[in-house]
Amino acid sequence: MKEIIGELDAKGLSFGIVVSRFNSFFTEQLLLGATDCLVRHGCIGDDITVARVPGAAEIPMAVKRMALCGKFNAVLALGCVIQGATPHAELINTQVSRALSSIALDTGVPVLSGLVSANNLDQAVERSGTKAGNKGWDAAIAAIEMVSLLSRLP
Ligand code: INI
Repeated sequence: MKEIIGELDAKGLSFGIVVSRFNSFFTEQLLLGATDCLVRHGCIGDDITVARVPGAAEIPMAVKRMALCGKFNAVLALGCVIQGATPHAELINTQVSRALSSIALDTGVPVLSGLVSANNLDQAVERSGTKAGNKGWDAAIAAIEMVSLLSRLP
C-alpha cells in the first residue's frame, strides 16, 4: 500500500487571505488565528497577503482573483455569518460555501473556508478563538496540509 500525506510545513509557501469586515469583532480573531498558524508552521509574514472585503457575500470574488493570480499556494476565506442579523444569512452561507468549492476545483488552488456560521453571538464567540477553537487557525492548518498533499499527488 502506498500512502500519500501532506506535511505541516509552511516554509517557502505564500498564502492569500480574504477577510470580511462584517462582524469584524470575530473576523479579526479569525485572521489572528490564521496568521498565527501559518507563521508557527514556518511561513514568513511577507508571504502572507490579506485582502479585506465588506461582507461574506463578497469573499468569493476576491478569493477567485487571488487564486487566479498565480502568486499564492493557497487562499483562505475568513468571515462570520450570524443568523438573525439578516433574513438571508442562510443564503449567504450556502452561496459562499458553494462558490469557494467551485473556485478551488476550477483553479486547482486550495481554497480553505474559515467561515464561521453561527446561530447566535455565543456560537460566534466559541468558534473565533474560545472553546470551540478558531476557524481561522483550522483553515490555515488545512491549507498547509493541502498544498503539501497536492504537490505530492500524481
Ligand atoms: N455579512 C457577513 O459577513 N456576515 C453577516 O452575518 C451578514 N449578515 O447577517 O447580514 C452579512 N451581510 C452582508 C453581506 O455579506 C454583503 O456584504 C452585503 O449583502 C452586500 O453585498
